Amino acid sequence: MHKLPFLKRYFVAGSQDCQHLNGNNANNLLHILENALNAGITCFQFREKGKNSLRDPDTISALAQDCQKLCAKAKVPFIINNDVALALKLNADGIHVGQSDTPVVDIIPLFKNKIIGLSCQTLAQAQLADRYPEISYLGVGPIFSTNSKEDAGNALHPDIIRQLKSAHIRKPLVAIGGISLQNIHALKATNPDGIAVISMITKAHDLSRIIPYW
Ligand code: TZP
Repeated sequence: MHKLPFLKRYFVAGSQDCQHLNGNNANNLLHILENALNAGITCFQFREKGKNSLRDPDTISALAQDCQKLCAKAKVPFIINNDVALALKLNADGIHVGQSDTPVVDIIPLFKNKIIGLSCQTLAQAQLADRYPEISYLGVGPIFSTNSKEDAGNALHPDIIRQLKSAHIRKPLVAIGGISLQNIHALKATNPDGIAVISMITKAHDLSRIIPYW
């Protein structure tokens, strides 16, 4: 399976991830995304989910569209988390689903020639995903413990990446969950194809300090 360079610095976020900041969450998301694109992220996933996320579909769609425009300007793929109708409506570059979201087998026929990401927590899940050529990459995590996802489950440790590689999983592996400047070296030692973060970006004081380590 050839590698996908755009997975390298993968930013995931929704308005709920900006609630620690003053002002309007949606505007803050757009501001952070624009800065992150300028700093050098290579992929963005719009994930409007969990506590304090937006509820009104039109408001969500308008925010997603604003994010999509910023990504298009920067020529960075724009991926939508789980919301199939929104991803189709906006003709997003791709969709990302988890194990308990819309089943990936139902996603595949709807997203021909698009990026399809699937979250996996176990070797068995990754082995099953490896059988579907349409799946573009696997999101693996949480690698470390995280406050950004309520139902993230126990931290898997960077060793999960080693385990999947030594089991010859062919899909590109994107590590996610609790990744910070303090632990990113231990993770990079396992050579994942991409590293995805929420709070390392949304809570950053100076993005230019982060990119060289990522
Ligand atoms: N999936 C697994 S952990 C996680 C998601 C979406 C949250 C990652 O957020 P953070 O702030 O980078 O730990």
